[in-house]
Amino acid sequence: IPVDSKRKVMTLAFLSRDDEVLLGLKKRGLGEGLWNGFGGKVDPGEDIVDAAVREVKEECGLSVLPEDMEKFAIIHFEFVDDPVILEVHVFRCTKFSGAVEESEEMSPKWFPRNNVPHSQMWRDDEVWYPLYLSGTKFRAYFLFEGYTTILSYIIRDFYDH
Ligand code: 6OG
Repeated sequence: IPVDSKRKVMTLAFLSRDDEVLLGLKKRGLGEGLWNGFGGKVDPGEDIVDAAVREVKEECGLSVLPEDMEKFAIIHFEFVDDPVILEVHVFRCTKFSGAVEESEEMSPKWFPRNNVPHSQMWRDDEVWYPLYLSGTKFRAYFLFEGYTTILSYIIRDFYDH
């Protein structure tokens, strides 16, 4: 990680019920056209879990309590020739209330947990999604060239440093 890097802290939340997971088709911005969990930038001074809760509400209409957000991963993304490092805090959640609603940013849809549309998701998801399914906590780093090529990655136990 370059010394002059700028860290951007973001959230990403996967809501599930029974054998399904809720994904959103991103309608604009970073990851447009891809299915993903719900999340975005943490505001200055904002608690990361609170940001995760806020983004879920904004992007798919569902209400989640902060204590029901379980962090299962921290993933760092670096892009070649870009000093910005994305630090994405990834959450799982099985308790929520309200109704799923489309937002300006996301078109939400339930998928079978074992059959998500990897060809229309970020490339890294294919690597770590099995860990999400198995309930494993982890930390990971991905180096991207552009938005579709992973040059290298490291995945380690959540509690290792
Ligand atoms: P906004 O820019 O809309 O938030 N995100 C990624 N998610 C995955 N699975 N892989 C990546 O590989 C990602 N890069 C960013 C973080 C963007 C949302 O997209 C996630 C945020 O939830 C590079 O505020």
